[in-house]
Amino acid sequence: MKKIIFATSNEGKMKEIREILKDLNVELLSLKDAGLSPDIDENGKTFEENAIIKAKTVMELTGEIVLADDSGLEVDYMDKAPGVYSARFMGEDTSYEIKNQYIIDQLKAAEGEERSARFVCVIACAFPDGEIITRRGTIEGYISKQISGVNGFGYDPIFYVPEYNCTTAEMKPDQKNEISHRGKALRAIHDDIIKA
Ligand code: ITT
Repeated sequence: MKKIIFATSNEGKMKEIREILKDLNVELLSLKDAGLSPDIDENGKTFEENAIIKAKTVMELTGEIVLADDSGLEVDYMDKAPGVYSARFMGEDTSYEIKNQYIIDQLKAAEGEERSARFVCVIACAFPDGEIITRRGTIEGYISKQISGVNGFGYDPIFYVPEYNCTTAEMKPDQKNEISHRGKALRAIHDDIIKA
């Protein structure tokens, strides 16, 4: 069976990735599964640059096909912050309860369209011959006025999707994967992985 490494240490992402790519007939290994803990400096200015840095570093270490996900939340009222700094926003070890409440507080005076936000996900695939491709997926929504829901991870409890009248943390995992930034980007790269 073909082996593919997914260069992530984020268990929340990995759970979604396994579900979205479950029909791929490949052995999908996280960094932990592969026994790797590379020190990767995500110093890119865009999601694309960071996804490529992660995929390329691990492909060069292992010689395997490597996928990587760089993603984040863009809050329009905060000039698209935290963006590429989503994981590091307010410190890597700060709880999401604190980060999410901080964002809600920042938007105290914002109403309606002023609360618009999006999740962005870029998936990079680095092939052993040096080829690299990227695919981007987004989902539009609004920052909720309170934290709600326990599913998902990260900023899900404050990301409200009007079409479903709930946050992505209140959705069942399948429902989130169907409409999410990560679901869209992974489905877009799916056929390139099969062809490889
Ligand atoms: P890896 O680099 O090891 O993959 P990471 O968590 O550091 O893990 P990123 O640098 O791509 O990954 O940061 C992504 C952050 O964006 C993530 O930690 C969450 O805070 C946020 N995020 C991304 N997708 C999300 C989602 O589907 N739901 C909630 N928050 C999300």
